Amino acid sequence: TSSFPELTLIVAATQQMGIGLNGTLPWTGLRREMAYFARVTKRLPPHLAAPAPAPAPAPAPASDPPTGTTGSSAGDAASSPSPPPPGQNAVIMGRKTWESIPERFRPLPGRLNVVISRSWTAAAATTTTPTNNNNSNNSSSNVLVASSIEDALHRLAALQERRQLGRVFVIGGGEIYRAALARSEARRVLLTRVRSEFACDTFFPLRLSEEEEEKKKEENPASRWRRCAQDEMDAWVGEEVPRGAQKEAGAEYQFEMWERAS
Ligand code: FOL
Repeated sequence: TSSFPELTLIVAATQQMGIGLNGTLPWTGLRREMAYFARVTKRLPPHLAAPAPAPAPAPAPASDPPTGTTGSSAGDAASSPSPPPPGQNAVIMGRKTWESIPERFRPLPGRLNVVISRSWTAAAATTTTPTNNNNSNNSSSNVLVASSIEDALHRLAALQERRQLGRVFVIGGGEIYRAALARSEARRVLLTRVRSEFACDTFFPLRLSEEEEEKKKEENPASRWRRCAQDEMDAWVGEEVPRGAQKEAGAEYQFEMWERAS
């Protein structure tokens, strides 16, 4: 069934591909890195993005107030609530990752949160969010529970058919990344490579490094991962991604994008 949406994994990992410790991130204080995560996972793809606002018309002369308009006009748009977006991106996560997100940040705003749980009760015990299990259209909640990646993809495919869904990101943790990588829908990894060492007990199940890929290419030329050039990354992400070593909170990291050869 190739009508499933494609998947982009987004992850920050150490050189050893460490992603977590004791149910949370291995580091604290990488605020610009987290801001990148939020920005990228929220940004709609070009086909769903709202058109750029038209340049403001030249103001009419003060002595010549417009006639025939009521108190409320299109000019009030900035102060009236904006219409609901045509769609949003989805973030797929495992139940443990859901629980790791500070309560004040979950569900992650502006994105459809898809939580994978074989039995939601474990997550429900620790969450204040109603389950909203079978109602993906309920605009009052942006949480959806699925029993597996496959179940999640089925539900998301229905939304995508109705043009209500932008990109689909897999945001962890280890178990969910592994299940996603086993599927052909997983096309891309947005990797933040953390160059400082942190103790970790959870790992990203794929080692992405340019040397490794060269070695593996000799064994199996097909279905390999390649690192994309910066401008390819900018084009896909939709911004000029900061280049080179980023330094923050005593750590060093860089933003990378990898794609599956096919
Ligand atoms: N990918 C990358 N690049 N960095 C990460 O930290 C990361 N974290 C996860 C998955 N992929 C990642 C999973 N863990 C929040 C907290 C933990 C988390 C994911 C997200 C979170 O609170 N996000 C808020 C940001 C709030 C802020 O700006 O501090 C969000 O709105 O996305």
